[in-house]
Amino acid sequence: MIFRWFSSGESHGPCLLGIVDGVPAGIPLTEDLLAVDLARRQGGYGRGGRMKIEKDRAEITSGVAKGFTTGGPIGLRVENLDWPNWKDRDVPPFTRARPGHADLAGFFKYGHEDMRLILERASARETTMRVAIGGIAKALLDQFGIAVRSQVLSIGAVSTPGGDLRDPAVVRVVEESTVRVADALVEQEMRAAIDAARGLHETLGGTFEVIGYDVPPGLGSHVQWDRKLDGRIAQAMMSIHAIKAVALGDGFTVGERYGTDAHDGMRMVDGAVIRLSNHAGGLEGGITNGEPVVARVVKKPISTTAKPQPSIDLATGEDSPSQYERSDVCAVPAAAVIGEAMLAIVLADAFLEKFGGDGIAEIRPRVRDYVRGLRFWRPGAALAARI
Ligand code: EPS
Repeated sequence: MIFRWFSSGESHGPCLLGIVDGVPAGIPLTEDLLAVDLARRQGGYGRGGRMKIEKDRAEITSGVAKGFTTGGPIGLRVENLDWPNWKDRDVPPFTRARPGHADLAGFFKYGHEDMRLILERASARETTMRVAIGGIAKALLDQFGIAVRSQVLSIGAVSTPGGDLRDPAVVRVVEESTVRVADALVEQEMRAAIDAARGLHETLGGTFEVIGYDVPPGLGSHVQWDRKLDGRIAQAMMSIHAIKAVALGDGFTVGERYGTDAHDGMRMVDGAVIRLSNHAGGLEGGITNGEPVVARVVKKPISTTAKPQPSIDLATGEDSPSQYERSDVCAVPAAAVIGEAMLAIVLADAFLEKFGGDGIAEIRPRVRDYVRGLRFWRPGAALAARI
């Protein structure tokens, strides 16, 4: 792993911290740039009271000078604006586990009778730092015209095939949509589903899609299990809070088809290979094949439900309804933005493995030589313009 990172911080602690190592020198990077995705992550219909308190901004504490990465480790700090509301409070212990949250499993593992010591770190608040770090990965990929985009495909029982995210007009609609969909009618249906869930004191999950465009062929490898890029993407997506399933391309439905309907035929057009479809999601043998890299990801409904779930109380050892304090009803649109960050991080890492150097000036000719040397493959306009 070359693009290495860690986060620390609790949901209701003073701040989240991040350290990113392995970022080449010479990439333009500002706090304002990182703020764009941080704001996108905070959005989405169905968010709860916490997002009215937070206004996430990542302070860059090291590794950037005069607007460019230096090659040194990048330090990041995001303040929790909710912290002053918690720091002097005598918070009672959290003893009634929420089915689906890390509460009980964390109690078994760490032995804390107050499950707040588990839930504070298990909280999806941590994804704020992932999105800030993903912003650095995106800035690197952008140097080579590689873009990562996302959209929501389902919330509860409401689903949509999604729009073509290569089309800037579709991207604009998705970005303006309160649930990250390209279809205004579907947006209304999804909002109604979220309202209905809220009315029932319930929560809702769903599916999102993350796509990497203009990714050159040859990232990842078939030769060893942990070098397969599809496996690395799946792990990264699965590590996002509340994610329960990940598919590359048509992975959720491909098992129902004949082989000839499942794979992506090839044709030679003007000396370059054209694929007739992209069921594989841009990955064959764990290697990018030059098509868009597509991950589809299922998020379970948030486990903090206002409607009590059958549970136990660690303080009494008796059956007791699960504890509720405050939560979102649906965070699938936010999860899509977090998925973008994770895909960008994995692609940046694989990109640096193949082309890496200490600075962008060293990497660019490597990418150019590789792409120009490829037989039967022609880069898209975005990549071609940058090399
Ligand atoms: C979360 C519970 C809620 C969410 C939180 C994730 O926070 P709170 O307990 O403060 O109401 O809002 O998400 C965020 C804080 C965030 O930034 O996305 C949980 O238990 O995972």
